[in-house]
Amino acid sequence: MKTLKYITLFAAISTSLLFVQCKDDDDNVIVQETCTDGIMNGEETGIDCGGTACEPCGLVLDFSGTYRQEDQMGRPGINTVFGSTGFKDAFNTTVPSEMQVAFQTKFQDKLLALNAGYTSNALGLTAEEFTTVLSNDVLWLGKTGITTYFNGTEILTGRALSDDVIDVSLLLVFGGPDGSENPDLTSDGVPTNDVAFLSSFPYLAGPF
Ligand SMILES: [Ca+2]
Ligand SMILES: [Ca+2]
Repeated sequence: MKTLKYITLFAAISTSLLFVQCKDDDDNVIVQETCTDGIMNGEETGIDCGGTACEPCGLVLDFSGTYRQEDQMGRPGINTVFGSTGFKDAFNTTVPSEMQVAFQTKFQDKLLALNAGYTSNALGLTAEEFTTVLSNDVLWLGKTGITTYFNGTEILTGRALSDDVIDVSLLLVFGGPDGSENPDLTSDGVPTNDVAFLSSFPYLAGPF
């Protein structure tokens, strides 16, 4: 009886080792040679995804080929407002380093079309200076200090979730040097969200 137990135990261990060894070998072969080879093969239903061995399709990023930039929104609403007349697609597909040369004068024309009486804004920027900032459509970020889109003191040092970025943009376009030039146009009438934002992803808050 004892011998039978040992034989059974040995058989179980051997089977287990054999199984583990085969499984490891199979996994290694499958993962290394077909799920990352850049072609659809084996049981895959897409390139390197699907089937029983690879990650499900849709969860794997395909880095093959050449990608094309489709959109640009460093700052909220800028491409919508200033890139709306005939060159929005071009604006959205231009890399930031080339945006100022390509679009600053177009932005300036648009700014003066929106506010013909523009002299300077609450930041003291002339039309050329302001549209130079806007045409470089990236979100600036201060490494130290307060993160805010504009709080009356700090300027474009980032963007906090509770910042009313549209009101800030309207103020800078229509507010004039002291912020009171066109008071009816310096707010969209929608206040900042007064419901607390989540402190973790996705950092959303319910409607105010
Ligand atoms: Ca493959
Ligand atoms: Ca608002």
